[in-house]
Amino acid sequence: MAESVNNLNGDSAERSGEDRIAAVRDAGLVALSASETADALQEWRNQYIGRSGEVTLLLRGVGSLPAEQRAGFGQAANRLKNELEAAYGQREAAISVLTGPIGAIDVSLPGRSPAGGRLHPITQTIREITAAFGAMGFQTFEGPEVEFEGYNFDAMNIPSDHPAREMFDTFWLDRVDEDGNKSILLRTHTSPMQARIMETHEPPIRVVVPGRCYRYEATDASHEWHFNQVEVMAVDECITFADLKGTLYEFARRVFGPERKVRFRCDFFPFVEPGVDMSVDCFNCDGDPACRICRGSGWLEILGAGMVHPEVLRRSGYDPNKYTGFAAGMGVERVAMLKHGIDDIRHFYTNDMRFLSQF
Ligand code: FA5
Repeated sequence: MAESVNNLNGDSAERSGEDRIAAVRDAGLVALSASETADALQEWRNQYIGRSGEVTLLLRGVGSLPAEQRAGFGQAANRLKNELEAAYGQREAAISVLTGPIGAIDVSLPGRSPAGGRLHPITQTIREITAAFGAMGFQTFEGPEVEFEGYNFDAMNIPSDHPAREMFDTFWLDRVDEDGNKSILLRTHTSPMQARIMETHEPPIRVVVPGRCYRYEATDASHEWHFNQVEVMAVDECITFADLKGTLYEFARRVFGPERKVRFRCDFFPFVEPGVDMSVDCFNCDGDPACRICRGSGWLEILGAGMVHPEVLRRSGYDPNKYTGFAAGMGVERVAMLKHGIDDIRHFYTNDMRFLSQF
């Protein structure tokens, strides 16, 4: 084609120059609308507006035309170049809408599977504990983490002058009551739910209450300043200490397996009488004095328990001469540590995916 343009001469040559431009234009536009893939579009670009494309060759031929034809032909060829470049741009955009940015997507590549979420190990443990009690007929309840002093302490037989308040390092909220005392706190245990449930339900009661608790205390391998407990409570006529032991043994068998050893010892809580704590044998050692989990005792305490104190029953509106009950409060993180052999409670809340993705 460059040859034919170079040979243009006079009017008829001008005429044939315009025809040439029109011919390139028509062929180019037809070929462009037939280009449907990124590869075809690239080929079209090379053929028409690329460095050796037809429009470029037309422009290169301008210098060899007679002087009087150069301006007219050059302008017409430039207009054609602009027109075809604009048409190319539109066509590229239209194809991109259908196939994505040209070259950006390789539809033959296998897809990427989305990262799957899972339940936190503590949530899994709570569900396992509540399911074990659920199988024994216990219903699950939940209650407030921000609690009144009256439920957290007084209803639990711990009046404000009682030394047992020292057992709980408490986070108090700034709000003060009319006497100038702080009366709202982050609950230190799930036991206030004993009173809340007895106030609103008639016996017989068999409940488990999982939830977060908060204590203003230093952390170590087995203590966190926030942790989860599951409160267990059964109240009815004729409930005895044998029911307490039988239920907690069965829970331990279901959650830890039959080979795990369980130990009860006397303990004091103002809201039970008598009171005990229950420990499970340490997974980490055999009574090694250097063990940082059990500190050489060979046992890890997982819960406090006892027969519901008659005063707690009375304060909640139950007749202690008619009803008896047992209650327990267990540490969920301690249960998870024993089940999975985790040697530091703080792993649960550092949000390290290398740890969490193992569960
Ligand atoms: C109580 O909180 C009593 N309310 C339990 C109770 C309920 C007794 C009903 C009698 C009747 P204690 O402070 O021991 O008791 O805590 C109970 C369990 O919570 C402990 O055995 C332990 O497993 C867990 N726990 C306590 N403090 C922490 C802590 N800082 N970090 C992790 N777990 C803890």
